[in-house]
Amino acid sequence: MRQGWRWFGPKAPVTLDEVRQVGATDVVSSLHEVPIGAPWTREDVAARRDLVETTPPGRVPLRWSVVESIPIPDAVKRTGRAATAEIEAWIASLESVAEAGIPIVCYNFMPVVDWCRTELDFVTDTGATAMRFDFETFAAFELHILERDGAKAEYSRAEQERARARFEAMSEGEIADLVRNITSALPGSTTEPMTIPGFRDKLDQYRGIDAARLRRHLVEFLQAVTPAAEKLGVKLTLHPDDPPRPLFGLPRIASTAEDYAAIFDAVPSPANGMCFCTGSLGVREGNDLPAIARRFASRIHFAHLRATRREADPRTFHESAHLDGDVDMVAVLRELVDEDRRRDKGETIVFRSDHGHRMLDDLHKDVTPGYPATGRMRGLAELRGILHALGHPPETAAAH
Ligand code: DNO
Repeated sequence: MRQGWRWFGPKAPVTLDEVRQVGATDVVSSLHEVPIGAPWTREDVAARRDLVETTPPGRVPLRWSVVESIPIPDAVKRTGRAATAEIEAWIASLESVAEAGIPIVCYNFMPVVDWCRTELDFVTDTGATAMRFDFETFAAFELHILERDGAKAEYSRAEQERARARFEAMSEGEIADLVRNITSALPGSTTEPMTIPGFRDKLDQYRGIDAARLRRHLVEFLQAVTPAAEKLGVKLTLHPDDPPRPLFGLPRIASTAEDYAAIFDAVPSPANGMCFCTGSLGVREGNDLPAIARRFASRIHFAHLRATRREADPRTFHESAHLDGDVDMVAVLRELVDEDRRRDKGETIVFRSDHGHRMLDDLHKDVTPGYPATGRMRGLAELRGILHALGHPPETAAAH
C-alpha cells in the first residue's frame, strides 16, 4: 500500500517537505482554485504535477497519484445525463489528469452540502480539539436558522423541544459559527459556499429528487464517464456520504454496502471504483466495515482511514483518535492488505490518514479545519505501525 497525504496546494500551511517528513510518498490533491464545473486544462494539471514531482536535490521524490476531487456540479446530480455540457467538461478534466499520469480520481455525489459538522473545535479530554456532529445542534440549525420547509415533520415533538432549547441557549457568536460551519463548504468540499437564502434556493431546486432518482443520475453519469476513464487508464473512486444518511431532506445514496452494490451492479466497468472511507461509513451503526472492505475489495483503489465515535445519542458523533473509534481499524487493514497482496505493484491501494485532532503546536496556529499536520501525522504513524505488524509495510519511495 502507498501512503498518501492530502495537500491543499502551494498556498497550504503544510509544505511538500513536511509531507516528506511525515513519511508519505503520495500526494492527494486537486485544483481547488478552479471553479466547480470548469474544465481543467492540461497545462494547469501538468504545472501542479511538476510542482509536486520536481524533487529538490537531496530530497525523496513525491508522486501526485490521487486527484481528490474533480467536483461534480449540481446540474449532473439534478438532471443526470441531460447535463451534457457539465459531463463533457468533467471528461475534459479527466483527460488532463490522465495526461499528467495521475491514475486515481476521487469524487462524491452528495447534493448541496459535502461533509458536514456542527463543531470544528470540540475540546476533547486531552485538550486536543476534534470535529463533531451534534444531532441536537444540527436540528436547531434546520428548524430555527435555515427554517427548512418540511423539516419539522422529520423530528419528534421531544426532539423539536430540545432543538428549541438548544437554539435559545446559543449566543450570537455560536450561531454565527454554526452557520459558517454548515454553509461555508469545509476544506476540500465539492459544493459551493452558501448564504442562508442561497441554501433555501438550492434545496428548492432539488424538490422531487428522491433517492431512486439521484441514484439514476449517478448511474447515468457513470455510464457517460467510465468508457473514457477505462480508455485513459484512470480509476474513479466514489467517496461515501459524510455522514452516511440523508441531510436537509435530501437523499444520499453512497451510505451503505447496498448502495455501493447497486452502483457497481448498474455500471460494472472496472473503472467504477470506491474510495473506502472508514470515517464516513463508520458513523452508521449498521455498517460492518471489514465486511464492506472484503465485499468490494477489488473496487477499492483509495482509502481514507480515520475513526469516529458515536455518543449517547448515536446520531451524534465526534472524530476520535485514529485507532480509538467505533471502527476496528486492524480488521479493516487486514482486508485491505489481503487485497493489496493480490494485486500487481502498479495497482496498489493508496491510503491517507484522514483528518486528525488539532494538538500540540497546531492549537496555536491557523490550520486547515480537519487537516492539521500533527494530528494527521499521529494517525499516519499509527496506521503505518499496523501495516508493519501485519507484515505488509507501506512502500517508502515514490513509484515512477
Ligand atoms: C473531507 C473529505 C471530503 C471528500 C470529498 C470527496 O474531509 O472526505 O472533502 O474529500 O467529499 O469527494
